[in-house]
Amino acid sequence: MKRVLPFLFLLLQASLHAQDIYPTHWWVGMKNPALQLMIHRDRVARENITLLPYAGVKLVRQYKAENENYLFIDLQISASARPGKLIFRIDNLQSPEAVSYKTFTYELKPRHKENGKTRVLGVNASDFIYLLMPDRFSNGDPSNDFFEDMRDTGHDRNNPFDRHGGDLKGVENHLDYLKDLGVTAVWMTPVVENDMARTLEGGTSRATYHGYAFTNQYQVDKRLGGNEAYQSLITEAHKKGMKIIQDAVYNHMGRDHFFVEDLPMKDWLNQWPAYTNTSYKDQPLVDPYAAAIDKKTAVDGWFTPFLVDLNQRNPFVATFLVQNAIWATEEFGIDGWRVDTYFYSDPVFLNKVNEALYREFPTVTVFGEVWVQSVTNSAYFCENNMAVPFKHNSQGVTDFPLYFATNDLLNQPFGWNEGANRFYQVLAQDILYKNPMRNCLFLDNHDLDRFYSVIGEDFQKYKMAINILLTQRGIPQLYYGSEILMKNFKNPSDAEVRRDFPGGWLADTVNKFTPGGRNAQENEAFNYVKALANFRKNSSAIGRGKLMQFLPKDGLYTYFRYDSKQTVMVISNTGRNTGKPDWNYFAERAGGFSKLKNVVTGEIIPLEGFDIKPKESFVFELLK
Ligand SMILES: [Ca+2]
Ligand SMILES: [Ca+2]
Repeated sequence: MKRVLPFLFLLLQASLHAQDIYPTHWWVGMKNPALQLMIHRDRVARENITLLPYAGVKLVRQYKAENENYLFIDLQISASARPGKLIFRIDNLQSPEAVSYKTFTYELKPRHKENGKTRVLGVNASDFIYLLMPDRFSNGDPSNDFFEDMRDTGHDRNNPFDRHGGDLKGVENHLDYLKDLGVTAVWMTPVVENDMARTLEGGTSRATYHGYAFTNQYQVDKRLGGNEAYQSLITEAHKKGMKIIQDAVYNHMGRDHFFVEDLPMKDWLNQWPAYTNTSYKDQPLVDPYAAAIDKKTAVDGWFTPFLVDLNQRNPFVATFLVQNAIWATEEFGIDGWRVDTYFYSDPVFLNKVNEALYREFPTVTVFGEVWVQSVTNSAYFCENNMAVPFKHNSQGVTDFPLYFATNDLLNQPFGWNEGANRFYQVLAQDILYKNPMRNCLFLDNHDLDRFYSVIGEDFQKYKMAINILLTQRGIPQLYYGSEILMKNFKNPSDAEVRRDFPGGWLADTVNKFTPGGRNAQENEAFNYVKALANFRKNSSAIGRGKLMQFLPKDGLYTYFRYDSKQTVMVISNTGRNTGKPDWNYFAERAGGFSKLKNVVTGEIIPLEGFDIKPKESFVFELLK
């Protein structure tokens, strides 16, 4: 196992490009007047830097890091400061080759006036999220598939571990497809630069096509189209009434990040005497009886040897990450954050970055990836109703307990504690969440077996699964290709569940983005999702209403979504016998209604006389 040695100083060419200052630019009018600039350049810490007079902006402090290639400058930007360019002067130039940088500028821009109006809108339960991997969705620009000046030039679609050339232009080209499907928000696996050499995992040479190994937080990967393509995609999405969720990775970064090659401080990373992997265990972080070593290993252990673990207790690291989150939100206008590997980060830092985002962007949404088994642990890592020593402040989580329970509902025989009863029991524990409507619901994702395979490619179960996903409480997320019945287990690797979307590449012989490219069953699946997704778009009961579930009986599981204007009933038969709804039992919600409208087919039938066969599942709007 490779261990990163502290202070691997590489000789860098002395130059002060915009990229050598982080954040690359900032804004006036932020709620937080403090800004910390990081300058990264050969021997920069030997220099004294003066800010030339600029109304409303003060240089508070200059901090020399242990590594003299880094200098931190604390600025105070008052509310009265105007947009413009700060000019810094280097007073005691140390390196003659840097003479052309005796002065340098730093731009302060005006804040975007549309925040909270047409951008940074936040994501809520009336949205429908589509999760995709940009490298695997569509290649909109073959000219950016690889670059000779990047560490990994692999680009072979026949190799499941290579980059395949998909990009942000490819996503932008298919916004109308997504809108037609009823999608209102797109979450992409990270778009930030991953200029990583190939890694060796499980004996296989792999590219970090998934994006979770950042090498420059201020640059969108140019193989995806760079910052310009990202801004273009977001602007177009917003014009079409769709939102963008960005995937944040605070816990770790790629081994080839310049922070690793040229470590700013000894404790920039969580360093161990010998390589120490995280245990991947969340329990010690919640457990009142946990050993300190188990807590430390969970949080400070590394996710993999090539994903170095950031020490977010170092205030300079924390500030770098917090400012980057704010920068990306203000710069691109993203609507929400999904935070990767949530519990592996320092909890105090997590609250700090979320609080900073909420402060600057009151409408932004944050939910953490919390891959845990129990509702208790899931609720622990977001706003909750529990009296616990540490209170997390993320608005919601990716709801793994309900994901597991959905699998059980779909795949286990009906039993006292199994199948639909297990789903009911897990949902009943929502009492622990402050607002379970902010949890992200899913049937699968890029790290899980595709659900169509998990349900044995059973199309009746597919409809039941989609019904639950699109009508239960929370923000539903569909994984790309599920609407065209893409399948596979993670065997032999997760690349199997990350196959290219058929039709996303010019060379593809079939195009499943179009009805003519899909077979009959794929069209039925697409149209099913589309019908329900478009219904829920305008359904106040599902988007903002309440939930009432009834005890599962004889395999029948029934719940209602309702508000003063609308009542929606979802009934699924998970048992072996044809059943009849007990309307007396459902009187609390169904009383006063006489008809059922199938929201997918539009068919209207009387309440009485309706029965439901095994594996059938329906979403009805109740009519008087
Ligand atoms: Ca491309
Ligand atoms: Ca960590």
